[in-house]
Amino acid sequence: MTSPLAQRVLDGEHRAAARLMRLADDGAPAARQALTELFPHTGNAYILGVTGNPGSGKSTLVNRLIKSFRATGSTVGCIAVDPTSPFSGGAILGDRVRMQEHADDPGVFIRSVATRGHLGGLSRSTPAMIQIFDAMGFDVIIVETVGVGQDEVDIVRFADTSLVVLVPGLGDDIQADKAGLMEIADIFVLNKADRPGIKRLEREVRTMLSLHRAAADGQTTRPPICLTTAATGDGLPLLVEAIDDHRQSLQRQDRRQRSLTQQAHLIRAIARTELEILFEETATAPQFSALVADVVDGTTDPFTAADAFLAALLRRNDV
Ligand SMILES: Nc1nc2c(ncn2[C@@H]2O[C@H](COP(=O)(O)OP(=O)(O)O)[C@@H](O)[C@H]2O)c(=O)[nH]1
Ligand SMILES: [Mg+2]
Repeated sequence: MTSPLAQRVLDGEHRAAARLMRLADDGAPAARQALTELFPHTGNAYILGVTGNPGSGKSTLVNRLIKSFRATGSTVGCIAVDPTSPFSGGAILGDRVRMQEHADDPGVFIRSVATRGHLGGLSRSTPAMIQIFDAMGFDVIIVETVGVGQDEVDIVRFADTSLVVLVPGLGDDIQADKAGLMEIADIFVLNKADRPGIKRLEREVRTMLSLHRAAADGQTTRPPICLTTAATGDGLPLLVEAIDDHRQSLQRQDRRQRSLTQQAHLIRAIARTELEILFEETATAPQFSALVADVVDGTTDPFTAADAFLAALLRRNDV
């Protein structure tokens, strides 16, 4: 038996999908039920991750990629995970403007989500959104993230193809080196190629790739490097070709083995996010303050208190 909400999502209703995404973000039990029902209908979409610093031009790039996928008849679901609050940030506002462009196209569904306050990294609903888009039958799902937290890196690893976006002029310690982004890139996108410093950035990436990938066992292929100016569309055809090539190469791999690796990353991302949420809930419960007072008063010590904290967290109780 499929619940009415899950059924409406399967029927491709955008409003039902938006509702389920909101429920998932709140951790509502109804969302969990619906997602369980949707899972058997997933696994068909091609998932493209786009990671890079805020302001590197990811959304501009994604907008161009959406157009290119649409031109070949593919439908596209897009999730932009943004670190800024919807109230303070111009980034989401910018995304809204971009979304307007596709507002009349039922073959495009864009969701912009702010990451949850201090939890940082991935929004709780991102894995749910991917599953919902997949079950709705979207051919392509694009996930835009800044890739800062481990949970975000896990999500990027869950993608079929991962683009890492770099821009010139941010100093010589390569931006991708943080959080191991170097290892996750299937394709490097050097965006803002109209800016000074692009040649230097390209040299740095090439040098680093030869060091990194030479060190990594069995890593025989180097990811392609694509220079783009997302603002004008320069370099986009070559990027689209590189994405296509990577997508083709996936079809030659062992499907089950790839699924095992991908699902492991997805489960880790979901569990890590839930753990962070539980941690924060436990640490802000009134009983936690009492525990702290016990340590200060010498009734207990910090190690015993931390044990009690963890026990409460794993019971999903207050301290
Ligand atoms: N000069 C230049 N600016 C760009 C390029 N691509 C994007 N931008 C600008 O960079 C800013 C941030 O772009 P956005 O797509 O929102 O970046 P995001 O935060 O990574 O999603 C915007 O003002 C864009 O117009 C580019 O190729 N060259
Ligand atoms: Mg953006």
